Amino acid sequence: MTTGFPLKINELVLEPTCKTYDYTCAMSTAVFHPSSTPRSVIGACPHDCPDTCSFITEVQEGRAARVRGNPAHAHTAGALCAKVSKYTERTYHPERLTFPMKRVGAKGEGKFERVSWDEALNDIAARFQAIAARDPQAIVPYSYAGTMGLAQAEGMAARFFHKLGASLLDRTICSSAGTEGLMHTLGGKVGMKVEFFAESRLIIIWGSNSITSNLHFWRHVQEAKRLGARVWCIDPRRTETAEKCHEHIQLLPGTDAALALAIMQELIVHYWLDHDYIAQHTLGWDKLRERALLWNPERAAQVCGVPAAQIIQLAKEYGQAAKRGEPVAIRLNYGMQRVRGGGNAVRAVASLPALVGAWRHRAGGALLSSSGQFPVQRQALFRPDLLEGKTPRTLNMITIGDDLLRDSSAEFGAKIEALIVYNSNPVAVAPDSSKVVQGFAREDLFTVVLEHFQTDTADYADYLLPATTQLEHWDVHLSYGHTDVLLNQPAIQPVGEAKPNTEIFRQLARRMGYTEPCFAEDDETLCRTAFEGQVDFDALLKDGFATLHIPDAPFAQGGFPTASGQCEFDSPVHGLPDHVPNYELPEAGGEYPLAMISPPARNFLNSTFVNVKSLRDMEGEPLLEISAQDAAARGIHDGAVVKVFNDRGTYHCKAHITTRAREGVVNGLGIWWRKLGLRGTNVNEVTSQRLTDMGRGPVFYDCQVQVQLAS
Ligand SMILES: Nc1nc2c(c(=O)[nH]1)N[C@H]1C(S)=C(S)[C@@H](COP(=O)(O)OP(=O)(O)OC[C@H]3O[C@@H](n4cnc5c(=O)[nH]c(N)nc54)[C@H](O)[C@@H]3O)O[C@H]1N2
Ligand SMILES: Nc1nc2c(c(=O)[nH]1)N[C@H]1C(S)=C(S)[C@@H](COP(=O)(O)OP(=O)(O)OC[C@H]3O[C@@H](n4cnc5c(=O)[nH]c(N)nc54)[C@H](O)[C@@H]3O)O[C@H]1N2
Ligand SMILES: [Mo]
Repeated sequence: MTTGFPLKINELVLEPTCKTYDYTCAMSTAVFHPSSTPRSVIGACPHDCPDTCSFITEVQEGRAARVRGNPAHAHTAGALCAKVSKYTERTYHPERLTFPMKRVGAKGEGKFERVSWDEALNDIAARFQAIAARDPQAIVPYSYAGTMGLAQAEGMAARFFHKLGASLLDRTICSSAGTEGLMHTLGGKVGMKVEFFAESRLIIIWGSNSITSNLHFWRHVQEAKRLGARVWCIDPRRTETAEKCHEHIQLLPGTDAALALAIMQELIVHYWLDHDYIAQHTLGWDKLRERALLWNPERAAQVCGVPAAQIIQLAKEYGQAAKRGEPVAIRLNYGMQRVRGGGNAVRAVASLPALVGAWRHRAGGALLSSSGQFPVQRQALFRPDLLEGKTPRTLNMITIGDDLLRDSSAEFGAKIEALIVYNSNPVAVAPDSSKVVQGFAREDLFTVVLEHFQTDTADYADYLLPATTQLEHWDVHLSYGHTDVLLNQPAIQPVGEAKPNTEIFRQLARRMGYTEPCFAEDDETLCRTAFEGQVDFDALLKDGFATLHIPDAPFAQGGFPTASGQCEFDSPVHGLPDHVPNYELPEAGGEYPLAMISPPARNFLNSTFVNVKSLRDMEGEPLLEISAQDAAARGIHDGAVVKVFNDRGTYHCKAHITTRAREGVVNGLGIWWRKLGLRGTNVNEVTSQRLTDMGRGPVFYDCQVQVQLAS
């Protein structure tokens, strides 16, 4: 294979890392020839973040000395976030799991003894075979985006579970309401190219704390600001991002559709619409117009808890800029769809650009996720054909708490007997944790966890298997914030006895007697398969990334990937977008008067990095942000230990009195490991397992609580 190395990038010389491996057999992972010459290896950040950075690992004496942003990758621009700059600290963490272990204590106690890989895998395979002989659907995979890599996420795992006929998992915990909403408005996870936000004249950051969760996008906002753009933020929390925007609409959680509909009404009554664009490229305008005319700014202001004048001003700036022919852009993020009406809210917001013809410009339109544009070869990679006619049930990952506690029934099917968790920490991140904990504590449940660390979930494992990190394995990545494919090449040998997820599933497959050649494919082959025939793998090997060829202004002439080819205001499946009130709303004299949202913390990535001390020190302690008014009414002083509770549970943390919280809303910053928090709980103790209007998504931010000083 030709790699084009060595490659010079600024002062760096990148060497042909692939030549340092020796592929002895298909079942083994890359074997290193230890070398004392320093090397630079191009990789990709594996984390669940829209930025998907290209990084370079500097390796000395076989050890990763440091990780830094790849300057040749435009989206990364040579810069990494604080978390991933600490990637070597995470990789060589003294608490890294380095050998397989078997439980010796009670479930949840976290006591294990070392076993060999053979002992662990033989026993796991035997247990799976015994369960599968009764009903393979009693075995459930549980995974999410601990790594976003296509190989280490579901590349080999999906093949294994398809062949087994295990229950399927609906991976809904993050984005499914918005995905469904977007699908039935624009036709898919498509939209503006992120780099063109720099040329926009008006940017609305809607339900996103970009500085925390999408740092490389924020660069483009700064550039646009320098060039004179106006920037608005729509968020119940006064985030670090909101502070740096010109205007902040600090609305109540779950009221975004009302706001969007009132903006539409203003666009209508002031003649700021692009009638040509509407006539040619949209579906259902007459009906949407009627709906929007029900939402004057005063009505929306009441629902959203914000001044009507702010709504009027935003509509005016958006409508007038578009009317002048200037590009106007909306950066939505998933924060706004974790409420009952999340799907409708995304549909309403995603309808706005078509109304003013914003899509005509490359710097106009909207972006929620770009991931629908990647030509992933799903059949070849995930091999659904291995189901061979089996039609297993699908379980929703959000309701794992309830589902683990269910018995066999005609409606539910088989009781869950075995759970295999990888790339996820459900005991910390799934809603309604007291139920999740009860489920994981079931004595008759057989649980296998593949992890880097002994997380809250790992404490409940029967077998705890050490997985490799991104520095130690191959992977290939799409992105949900840009349109480049990235390749990750291993930089170091696996730490201890750790194995890639793929290899663990390969070895299990062999023990289960699966002989299909796809179970012998190595990781580089999986990476090639993911975009076979679509993306030049040699370019990936050489540069670490490859840009998809997508038009700059994809919908300038319509051509939306919906069934009708139009932007569907009125969807055959979901009708018109509407304001769907939260399940949980404050009631006069009610027990739980405060709305709680639990957005990401800057120095953690969901529950990942909570155990990295330098990052945990920056976050301090689990915090509940509360307004001065709500704190005073409860006799709470800054720094007091409080309990946050409702009928589902009680969470202890420290109160922080701050203008980041508006009156009536508290912000419980996520997502601490329970065992590293106060009194062994985290914020998901109080969140619910209810589902969104579309996509069966989670409603983490649709949650009423009470707060009191803890005794
Ligand atoms: N540092 C860091 N980066 C991350 C993550 C992390 O945990 N830490 N998480 C990653 C993940 S998993 C994802 S999915 C992505 C995207 O992650 P998102 O979860 O979308 O993350 P944010 O953009 O930080 O936060 C969403 C914002 O929405 C706001 N919000 C809450 N409720 C509402 C509402 O009803 N309406 C509106 N308009 N806003 C609301 C919150 O206050 C918050 O500021 O980011 C990723 N990046
Ligand atoms: N209250 C509240 N809860 C939330 C959210 C919220 O905003 N509020 N956000 C939700 C969202 S958006 C999301 S995406 C989910 C995230 O939920 P998860 O995807 O479960 O995310 P993490 O908590 O980061 O856990 C990922 C785990 O995978 C492990 N891991 C990483 N790489 C590998 C690997 O290569 N192999 C193996 N075996 N393991 C690996 C990490 O060590 C980590 O423990 O949480 C959700 N939960
Ligand atoms: Mo997420």
